[in-house]
Amino acid sequence: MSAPDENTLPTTSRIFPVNRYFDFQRRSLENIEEFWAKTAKENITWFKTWDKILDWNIPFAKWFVGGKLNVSYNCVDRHLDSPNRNKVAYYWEGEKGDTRTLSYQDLFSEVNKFASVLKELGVTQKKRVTIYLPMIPELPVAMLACARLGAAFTVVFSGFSSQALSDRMNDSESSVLITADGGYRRGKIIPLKTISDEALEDSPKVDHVIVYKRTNENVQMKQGRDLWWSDLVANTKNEFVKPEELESTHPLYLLYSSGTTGKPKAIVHGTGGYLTYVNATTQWVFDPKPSDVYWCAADIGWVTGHSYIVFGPLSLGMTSVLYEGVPDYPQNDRLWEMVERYGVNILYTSPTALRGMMRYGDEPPSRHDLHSLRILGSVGEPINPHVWLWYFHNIGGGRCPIVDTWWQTETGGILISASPRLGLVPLKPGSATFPLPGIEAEVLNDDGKPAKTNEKGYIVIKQPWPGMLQTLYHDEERYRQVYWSKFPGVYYAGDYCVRDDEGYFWLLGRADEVLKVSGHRLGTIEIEDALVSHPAVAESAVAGKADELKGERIVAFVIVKAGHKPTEELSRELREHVRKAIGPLATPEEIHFVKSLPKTRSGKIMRRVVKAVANGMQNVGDVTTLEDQASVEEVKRAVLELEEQVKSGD
Ligand code: 6R9
Repeated sequence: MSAPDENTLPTTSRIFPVNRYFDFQRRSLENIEEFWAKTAKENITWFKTWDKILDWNIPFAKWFVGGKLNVSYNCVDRHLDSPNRNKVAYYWEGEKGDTRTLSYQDLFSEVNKFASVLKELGVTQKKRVTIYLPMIPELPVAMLACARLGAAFTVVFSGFSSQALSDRMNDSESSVLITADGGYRRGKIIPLKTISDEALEDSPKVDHVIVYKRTNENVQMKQGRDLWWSDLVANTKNEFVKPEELESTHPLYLLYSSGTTGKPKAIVHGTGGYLTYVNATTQWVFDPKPSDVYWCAADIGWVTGHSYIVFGPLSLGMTSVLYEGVPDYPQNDRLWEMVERYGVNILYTSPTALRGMMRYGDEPPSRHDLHSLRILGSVGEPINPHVWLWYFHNIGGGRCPIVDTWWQTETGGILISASPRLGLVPLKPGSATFPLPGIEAEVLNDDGKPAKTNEKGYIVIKQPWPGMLQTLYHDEERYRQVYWSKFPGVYYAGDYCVRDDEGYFWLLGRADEVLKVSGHRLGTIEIEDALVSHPAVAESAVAGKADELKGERIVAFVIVKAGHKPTEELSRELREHVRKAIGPLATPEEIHFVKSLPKTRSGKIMRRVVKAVANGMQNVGDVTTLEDQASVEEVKRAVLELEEQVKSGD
């Protein structure tokens, strides 16, 4: 993708002032340690100051070593001595329209009671807790209660299957699972407890299951293992639990994310560095004013929810909207109706959600007064320029800057984005603009040299930053190999990027085998593994196909084992099988039965060939130049062969 023609840009984006931004950015990089130390001191409450700002033993960064703090204290307790005590932390709304309002004082009380419950069940700094809850206030409460005790938690998105849940509980060695009887999504109930029961059959190390009553479903409660949240809270002895004074490098959470190998890996985030980073970036990017209502319409099960629904906004004493359901249910203007009703000033959502809204045309948002909006954000995928323009004009009324925020689960917080707080650069639809302060980003080509203007390359980060992952849980080797081996000494993000003649960064999607389906990250190999675990499947290759709504949809090529027939019935069965193994979002939309898959001489699947065929072969020219492991002729032949097989299969 190249920069859109200047003439297509909204002229209004040019009226925002260009100012101190570059100066501030440049100065921050001259001495990142001093810069981050100042940021950490000004914004975070420390029980004890650090002895060392940064211990950088490439690729392991330890931030604020020797410093002591508690995330729950910073997000809750410290607001009680300020005018924020009675300020709303969350306006919560259920999909059915039920509402709850939690002030910081309420949050304090809930977090303490629940921390006390966990403590009574033996949760300590040495334990791990899995959280599988819908988008209800108990989800941030549970996260903060764990953080209070120093128990690393892992939140599993409620759209994941029992197998995915079990894998995560086992890999993280969790001793406690926190779940609910069910949750609402698009008018249906997701039976979270039933899914948990299935998962627990393969997760024998979980001693306690705490169940929150949300839907009043009839659920099985296993004696001695399963406990009702409400009973525990009603019977707990303590109303206050002293926040643990934790080492800055103490792990705060693990978050599983798909990568280039089969099983999702647990990304580990620490305490002091992570909190400093999400706190600072929330200010720079969203420029919150004390009376603002902010709404990040993401799921907390995604890193965006961790950083920008829970830890960033709460550490700043902000007021957020927390919504349980989907944005177009029960009416297609639900999102806009809520923006109007709550007077939302800052809205942060994803291109896939916006494309979903655009389907309904311009009329639904036009029914609502959206004048409260001041800043609009986007995250999760590259935002297509036409979606950007729709967001800018139809939602922002041409007044609100759009912050297109590029980052990853690994980076903990936003790395590249415009910054209304520090000085807004002129915006270009589809470009995330420039790195935030303290972030030294560069685009490298295949030779590891800086890419030229408009030359596509790989985005890398050259200096450590406080939000970066600490490691992959129990797998330092993989951490080194995935992020630090392609270009020695710099962080490799796995995304393509181009810089235009004004130096703007244009993030162009993944350079590896990671898909983004409706903003959710999935590995092709993860889906292939799920397919191959079916008794009828010998081999499979999965690729993403461009999709107007979802960004990418999943296409699978499958070779069946001898004795099995490639039928419609099998196709349905395989879809169901993947759904069970990973979750509904991983279900392949197209399955093509083939007799062979394109392979290089070393036996690797020619992934670009698979992708080109899945996408209708428009760019075979590109494929031949891009495939590293085979000759042009081999690739051309492979494309034709696979195409033929797909056609005859149809
Ligand atoms: C926060 C989040 C990370 C991947 C990342 C990239 C894509 C995210 C983007 C974007 C272009 C943006 N991505 N934001 N691409 N512009 N503004 O999404 O984390 O789920 O780990 O995904 O998402 O490809 O590498 P995660």
